[in-house]
Amino acid sequence: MPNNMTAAAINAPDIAPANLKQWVAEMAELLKPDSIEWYDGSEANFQLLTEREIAAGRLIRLNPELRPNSFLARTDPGDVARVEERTFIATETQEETGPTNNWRHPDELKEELKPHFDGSMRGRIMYVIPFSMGPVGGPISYTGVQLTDSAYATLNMHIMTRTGNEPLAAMGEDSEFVRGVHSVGYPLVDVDGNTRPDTSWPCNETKYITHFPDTREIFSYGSGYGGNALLGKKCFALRIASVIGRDEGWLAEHMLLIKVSSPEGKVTNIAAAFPSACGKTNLAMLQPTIPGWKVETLGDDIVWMRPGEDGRLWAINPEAGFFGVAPGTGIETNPNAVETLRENVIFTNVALSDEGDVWWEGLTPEAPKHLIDWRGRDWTPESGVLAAHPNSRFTAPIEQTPSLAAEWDALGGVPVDAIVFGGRRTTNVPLVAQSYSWQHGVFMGATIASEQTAAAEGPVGELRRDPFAMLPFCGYNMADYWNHWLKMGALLGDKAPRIFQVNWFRKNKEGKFLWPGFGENSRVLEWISKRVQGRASATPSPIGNLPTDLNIEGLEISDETMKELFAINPEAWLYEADLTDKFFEMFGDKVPKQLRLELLELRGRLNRA
Ligand code: OXD
Ligand code: MN
Repeated sequence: MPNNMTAAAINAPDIAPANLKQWVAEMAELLKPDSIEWYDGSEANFQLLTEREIAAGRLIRLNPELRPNSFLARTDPGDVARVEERTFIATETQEETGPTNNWRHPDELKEELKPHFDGSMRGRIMYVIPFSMGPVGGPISYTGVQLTDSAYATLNMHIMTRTGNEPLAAMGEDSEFVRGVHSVGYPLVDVDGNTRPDTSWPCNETKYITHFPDTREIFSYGSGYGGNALLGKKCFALRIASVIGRDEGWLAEHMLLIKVSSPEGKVTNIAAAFPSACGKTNLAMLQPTIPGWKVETLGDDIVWMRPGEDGRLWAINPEAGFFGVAPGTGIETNPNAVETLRENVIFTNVALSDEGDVWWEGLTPEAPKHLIDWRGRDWTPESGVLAAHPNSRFTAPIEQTPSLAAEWDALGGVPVDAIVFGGRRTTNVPLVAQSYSWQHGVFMGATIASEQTAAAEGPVGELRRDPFAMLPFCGYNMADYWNHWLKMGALLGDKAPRIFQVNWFRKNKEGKFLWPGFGENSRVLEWISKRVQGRASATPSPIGNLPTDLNIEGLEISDETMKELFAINPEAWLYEADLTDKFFEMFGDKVPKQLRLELLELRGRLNRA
């Protein structure tokens, strides 16, 4: 490809706006791909790419009788997860990104990236993927365009977002879009024209996942994997979108979204934030154990929320698919997910069965006698290693979910009635509590933590703070983000959703879970729904309102266990309050005074208890 590439060579469809064509041409000059293909989002385009990848040995077609139109990819063993230490936010000042992000100055970072991206697509096809986060043209939706030299990333984007001609046609001249550039960093031709063969999972040891919120740009280099490569997800829908939300008055959150219906048909829409690995997908597809109650899926990972004309908070799931963790997803734990995976799925780093189907730990109680493991080696139950990588994934269309809510694709989304914060806490945090106010709820969200082990130092174990489950995903200073949440509460007033905290993971002294979890979590959803509707009762405690009428009918659980589930130990909580103080110190005087006040009031309530 000549350096002075002409506009014609970019192969743009007629409907592409001029500013997009110009950007594609500029980037092509830097990246120097062999050719450019615009992804049109059609099934035919999807098939073309899968066939190409199969021929190149980068995808395996699964047995079409067992798993129609589904594929397996195996990554390089060094490219299996998001790389937080290589994730950067570039702003004029370090204060803007805050102490929880890696900061770079935009000019310096662009200079640093240039030699890596210069010619990084030599010998490859550059795919141009127009996509919409949220329904095309919806009031909460936003358009992006990803350039990538990875067909795998393109195929995954097809499932995870609305791609191709539909969002492209909706763009209009000079319309705003988030610009994402992604290269695996493995050119097939060097600067002198020497060629080298491709690998089955091209990537680079050097990785950069970089964000430029001021110019709404993403540059991702060196990884083909998940959140590093599917730029619509964590990079755009959380890191960049959180900044757009700050500037425009809305919220981009690491939350699932469900519609809960009572036997009488009363609906409560709930958005819930949990740190990674807390069973979000299970909760998003929950099958209630209590008669007459229904939980329907709207989203499992990301929610965008914007005040509507009626003054309420309206939410969409900006994605169109699930990029879920496979291990632990089984008939027992999440039958809806297993059903969702019946066809049209891309699996990554799971094991391959002798029948040409997939397997992972937890899919069935017993492992098959022989498999090919995620690294392509023979495997038997005696091998002593995991057959599937612990972070192996499925990419599946949301529309295949049996529990899907009809409103999932509604242009303007659904009104949110309740917001839930959760963490993995073996101690201290009760099964469920309601905040006293929006401000108290923001304090709950700001102080979410998980414990590594119950045996760690101190009475409450080692706490890993993950405020709003956004620690790796907030695109600006976390303390400013808390302030933004407080402002949103003031704007919404009494129309604001009610805020709750939950914890499925509390253990007794013997280290056994106190609460059965999974489908039984519907009992907590029932209480939350009824609370929102003014139909459930609670009693105040130092940390929030606790239920007095949780429905445990038909559940074998002792009074003592119920007591333990809701026990508040003032001493342990006061220790935790000290840790919160230390945590807040990180953000200095940026911590909103309302949150310091909440901490003071919490201590007061604990001291009086
Ligand atoms: C995810 C995560 O992959 O939160 O969704 O890590
Ligand atoms: Mn997530």
